[in-house]
Amino acid sequence: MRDPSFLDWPFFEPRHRAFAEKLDAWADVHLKAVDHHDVDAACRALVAMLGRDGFLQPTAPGDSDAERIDVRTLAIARETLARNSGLADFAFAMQGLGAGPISLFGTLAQRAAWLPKTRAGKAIAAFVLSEVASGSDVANITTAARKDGDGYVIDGEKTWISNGGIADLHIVFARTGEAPGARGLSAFIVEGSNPGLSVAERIEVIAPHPLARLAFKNCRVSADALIGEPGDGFKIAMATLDVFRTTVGAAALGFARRALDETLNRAASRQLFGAPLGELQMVQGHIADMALDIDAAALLVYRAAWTKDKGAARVTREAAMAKLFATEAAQRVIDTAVQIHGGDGVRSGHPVETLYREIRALRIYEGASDVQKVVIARSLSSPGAR
Ligand code: COS
Repeated sequence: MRDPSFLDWPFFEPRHRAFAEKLDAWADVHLKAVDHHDVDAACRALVAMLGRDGFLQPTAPGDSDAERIDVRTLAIARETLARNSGLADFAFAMQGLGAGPISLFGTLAQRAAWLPKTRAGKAIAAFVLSEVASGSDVANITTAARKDGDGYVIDGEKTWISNGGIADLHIVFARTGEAPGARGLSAFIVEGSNPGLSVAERIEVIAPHPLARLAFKNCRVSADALIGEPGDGFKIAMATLDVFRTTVGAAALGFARRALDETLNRAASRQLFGAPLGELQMVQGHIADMALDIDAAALLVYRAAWTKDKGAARVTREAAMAKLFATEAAQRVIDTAVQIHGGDGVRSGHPVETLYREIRALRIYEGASDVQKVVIARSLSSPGAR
């Protein structure tokens, strides 16, 4: 870890510092050996390794009612993993997002059935929310779950599903129709082996990770697959995103810190006009802007995480601010890193070229930057929506 001084901020407790050091040392040893050529196999391997060595523990607490998600630990984990490997961060994050609705809202039986498996890395999780016409507009979901005997039958299509095609556990949001719009959705547990679930399309993106469009055809689940009450689905999705949006900001922070590290090395080692690049004042100006963006992002990310961990009922605004600022700031930082690296910055496989591809999606997924602005503005005009 190049500069761990942020861990001395009052947001953290000694256990957070210990976790950060342990994961950082682990990442250094274990992540370089992962072969990324087959992205599904790499993701499975990463989930298995993280689970085997106990690092998925924070993604799925909740065996008892006393255990709660610690957002600071999740954020430190994502920041640390992202600094080392975008795919490792992805593998960790999706175990958390996928298991999140069960951790936060599941019955003791649902938690006992799934959480030990997801945190041991023995079941891969997916959060199945987006549809072609409702990525940002969640209240518009059309995938339907109709009551059938004592269970439900789900029909429809979902897209942009991370871990789609390799997940064992799917949390599927579908319309059950208790009311129009947001009040008529429910959340269900669907197992990967369910014959009513299939992969309609694998989606390739600029920073490869398992992603798919999923089809639900006559997909039957039992009554105990329902999470919470019928009609609770929208609030379950939003409350889960309130936790994980902060961690998206943390991942962006990890990417940005890596970009700054690469830039500092470059500025010290590259000679230009008879002196190290870093002696040019314009380069120093860029480095100062990068450091400022990183610290401001870190303050917002860990403010949001700390606020949630201290028991705030809702952190919608803090999480939206953290995600919005940290992802936009990381994009700026990484773009500057590419510029300072010159031609090497766009050479395939160079760390800053990889970061340039990795960061882009974070400004879109789990609520695009524009959606975060809507959330922030609404929270200011209506205190209940905080
Ligand atoms: N936590 C708990 N409840 C929430 C909530 C939250 N964070 N946000 C909204 N709610 C509640 C509201 O209080 C409201 O409850 P009542 O009906 O009891 O009043 C209900 O949910 C509907 O809320 P709202 O009217 O704000 O819904 P909108 O359809 O206007 O939602 C946005 C608007 C855009 C904010 C929402 O759809 C959103 O966040 N979209 C982005 C989704 C996303 O991240 N997509 C990416 C897919 S995951 S990779």
